[in-house]
Amino acid sequence: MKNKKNHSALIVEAAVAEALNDGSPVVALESTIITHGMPYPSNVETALSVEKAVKAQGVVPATIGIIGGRVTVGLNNEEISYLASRGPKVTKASRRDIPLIMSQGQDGATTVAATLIIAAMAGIRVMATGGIGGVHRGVEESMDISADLQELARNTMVVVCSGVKSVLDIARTTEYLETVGVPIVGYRTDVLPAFYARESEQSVDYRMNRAADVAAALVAKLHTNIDGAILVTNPVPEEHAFDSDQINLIIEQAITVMNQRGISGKETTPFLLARIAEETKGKSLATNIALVKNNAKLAAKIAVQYARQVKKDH
Ligand code: PSU
Ligand code: MN
Repeated sequence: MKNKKNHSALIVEAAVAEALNDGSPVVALESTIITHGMPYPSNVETALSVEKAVKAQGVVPATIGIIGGRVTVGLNNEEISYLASRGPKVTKASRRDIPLIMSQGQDGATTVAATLIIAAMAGIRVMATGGIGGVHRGVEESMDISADLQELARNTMVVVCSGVKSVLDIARTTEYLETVGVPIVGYRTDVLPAFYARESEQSVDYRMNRAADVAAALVAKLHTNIDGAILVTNPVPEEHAFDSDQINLIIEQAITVMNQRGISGKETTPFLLARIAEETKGKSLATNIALVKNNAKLAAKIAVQYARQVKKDH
């Protein structure tokens, strides 16, 4: 590939490599949300408009994925469209999968966990997503805890999301994050958002009202070498938000159907997202798209502030 530079195991798109070299702001984006989180063609439209939202802030977007075994930081539009059109046929790639997909020359869509690992390898410090994985309801039986949580503990990045979806066990997810040392920051909110809804019953650990404050927390984390992410939770814009009780009922019904059908493991999240979209006649999909764009915009603002603060330090 002509316009891509090879950094060890990673293919870094020229624009991304240049920005990283210059200390200019970059935001990483995951690709499982494209292949497994949304239907085609909404997924490709969303992925491209999320990149646009990042660029509009003067920031370079780096959508991460694996194409033919090549771990790519900064997929181009063709590569994004290709993954999007193949959808769930692409392997959903978490930490365990990355080397095997590489060695076998396959395609992979990176989860938050895998995106964190690859972004941190490339030297990117800010990423955006819709929702993180977490501790699933019924964990006592299933042991289903997303690898996202472990990677949030390991990789020093700011991750902007819309909180913890109530398809998960929100309380156990926040307990886990506390144990592994990941602070939950509420962006202009004191309560933890719940993805489709702006509020859950939990509070956040810290409230921050400015992108610059989040960037300062990242700088402090890097100065102290205390590894791990800062999880920034950004409530879905009001006009797209669901009422908590309404969406929780739909989620509970979807979980019941999932259990009846014996769906488990990595199929869980994609099944629930698709089912909820059906039951809400597409409204949940519109909400999902709105919140991802909103998160990308905030992540870009944080990346700008971070780049500014690092430059001042030197
Ligand atoms: N939540 C969403 N949409 C998604 C995902 C989560 O609302 O697309 C994806 C993300 O890529 C996340 C992954 O990292 O699901 C978590 O999957 P698991 O629970 O299998 O670790
Ligand atoms: Mn899981």
